[in-house]
Amino acid sequence: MSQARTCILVGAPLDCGKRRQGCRMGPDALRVAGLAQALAALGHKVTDRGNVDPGPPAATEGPAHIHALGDTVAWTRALNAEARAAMPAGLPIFMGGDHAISLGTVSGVAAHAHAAGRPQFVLWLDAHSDFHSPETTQSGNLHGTPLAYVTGQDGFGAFPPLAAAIPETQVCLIGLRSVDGAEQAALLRTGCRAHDMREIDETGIAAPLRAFLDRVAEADGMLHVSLDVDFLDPAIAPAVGTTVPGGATFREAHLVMEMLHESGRVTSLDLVELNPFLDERGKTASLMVDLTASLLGRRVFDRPTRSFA
Ligand code: 6HN
Ligand code: MN
Ligand code: MN
Ligand code: MN
Repeated sequence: MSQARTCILVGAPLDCGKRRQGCRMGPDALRVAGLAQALAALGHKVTDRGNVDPGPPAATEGPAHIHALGDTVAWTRALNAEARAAMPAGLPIFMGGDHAISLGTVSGVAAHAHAAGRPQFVLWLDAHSDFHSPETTQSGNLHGTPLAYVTGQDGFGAFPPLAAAIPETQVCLIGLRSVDGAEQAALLRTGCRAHDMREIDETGIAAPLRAFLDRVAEADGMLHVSLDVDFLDPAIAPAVGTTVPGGATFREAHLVMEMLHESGRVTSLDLVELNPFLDERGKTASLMVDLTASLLGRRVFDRPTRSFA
């Protein structure tokens, strides 16, 4: 292992970013699958801060079709504060909860980076771009909005103002294969780097990731990784409400994590959308733990050199 880290597990049993319930069990499924033990076995220090309490729903108003706006705003405030508190102490691993946790986690780590005078980068590993605003979403599900919020797009007046928007050119999306018309239009107006699975088929997954990691290193940036279970192919990761065929394979996903580890750049992580109610004998929860272990230095085989010639 190259570097011992202090990993701070933060449970975020948020289940209000969409109608289908079950993600509230995500933090405990990750605990039962042995997340803390897997990271400790790699030599890291691990502390589990338990689950965040969002408090009562915020008194807010927004478009009528938005689901659970007040609850989601309360979670955003609580997780933003938790992220700011955790960042100086180590590498927070936010155990979701659906992807609406990232409204708070990513805005919070960005606020921390801003105060520290460091550029914040974001890697979004997801079948979806999550680039709706509360005004453009058709489903009314706020788990489809966090990347638009944290990059400072319009339409988030009901949410806390951002301490620092993440510059669009510091955002990279990999895994896309289900993007709604309105979010695609919004995304294409930005400088976000977006790589769909068609591109991954052609270039392999390493090429766009390597290019992004080079930019993070050049800027001496901090890097937040947001890993949505549906980034993975449903055959290996069925425990998610928004499965889309054609996702990342077992090796593609591990390669991403191994490259992230080698970069030494990751400063915070979301594990989101795990719905244990939909799992098959815990296989998705276990895979999420194994991927996190890869991100923190576990290797299948310790190669002495890169060449066997
Ligand atoms: N996720 N674009 C769809 C919607 O309802 O807005 C799906 C969102 C999925 C959200 O991946 O976290
Ligand atoms: Mn997502
Ligand atoms: Mn998704
Ligand atoms: Mn691995």
